[in-house]
Amino acid sequence: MTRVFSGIKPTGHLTLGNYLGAMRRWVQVDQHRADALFCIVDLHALTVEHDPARVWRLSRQAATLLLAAGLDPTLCTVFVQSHVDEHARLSYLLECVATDGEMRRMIQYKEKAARERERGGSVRLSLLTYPVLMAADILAYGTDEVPVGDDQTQHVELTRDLAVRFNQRYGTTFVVPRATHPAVAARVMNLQDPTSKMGKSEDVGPGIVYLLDEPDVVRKKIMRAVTDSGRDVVYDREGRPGLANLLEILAACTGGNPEDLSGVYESYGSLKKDTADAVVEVLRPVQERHRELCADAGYVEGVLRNGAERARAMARPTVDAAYRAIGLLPASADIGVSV
Ligand code: AQP
Repeated sequence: MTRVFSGIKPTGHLTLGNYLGAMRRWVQVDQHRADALFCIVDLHALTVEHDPARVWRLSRQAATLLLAAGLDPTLCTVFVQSHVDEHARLSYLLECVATDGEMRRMIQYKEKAARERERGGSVRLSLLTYPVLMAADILAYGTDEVPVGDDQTQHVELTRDLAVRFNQRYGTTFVVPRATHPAVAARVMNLQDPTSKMGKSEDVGPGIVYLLDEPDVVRKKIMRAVTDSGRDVVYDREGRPGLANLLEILAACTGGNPEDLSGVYESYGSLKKDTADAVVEVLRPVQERHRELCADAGYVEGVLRNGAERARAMARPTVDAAYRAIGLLPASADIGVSV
């Protein structure tokens, strides 16, 4: 059976981008057709300045939202990264395979490091190395497919490179995974700046639709989305990015195609209104279920506890094999080598 792994960082409140780019496929497709693991990658949230209490709260909220969106713990494994030591264990080995140069080429590193410097802050070493931890997250589980939004393509490519390099140097240990992306809305853009991704760790609230935004807030944000001064509704990602973003969001929410939808509308106003309505309808059941789950804290805790146990059992053999392959002496009494 295909093994699927993907994760979400508790660096902010989850957005429509997270939902359309990743979560919805996890729920509607991946958990049904694959042996799937979905992880709150909390260690990744420590790579930029953070408030410990906030990470704690956001981790819990992310887990609750994943379940509210429809992940079913009887079909898939939902867990928190820091509950499974194998991720950090494997990450160090992969740091011994990765190079400084390839880490510095990562676009997210360059962008986030620049942002930190602009704010006058210092750049954490973990911001540079976290793509290796992400590779460990994926490789520890013998993952075949990584369903992600567009922005994670480079990190999955790095994961593939590290897997291939490790296998060549130390013997075949890892499955070489590949990224998969949704057909539409693989990169939902910020409504106020349609040339940048709708990111949850950005500060620009009005351009970001959060999964827990009230319907009137969602409507306001979408009705105020930046478009352009043209009048005709055409789908042109390069030339008309604001409009294209709305068409893609509408297409993703209604199961349509952005190109076809562009022919249906004569004004920006009616496109925005229908997009707002469609987003509100997509979020409604998630928000309702989220409210129910918030009243049942024990349930979410139980899911995460069982998920971590299952994940640990799945990851350990691969990580142990990697330790042996790279030349580290097993801790057990029967080490099976003669000196
Ligand atoms: N705007 C987006 N459009 C499509 N997919 C997206 N994803 C994120 N934003 C969009 C996908 O959601 C999954 C989880 O994302 P993440 O938690 O790893 O990262 P993030 O949301 O991009 O959050 P960051 O990096 O903390 O901050 P920002 O957002 O400010 O850069 C992934 O599959 C991702 O592709």
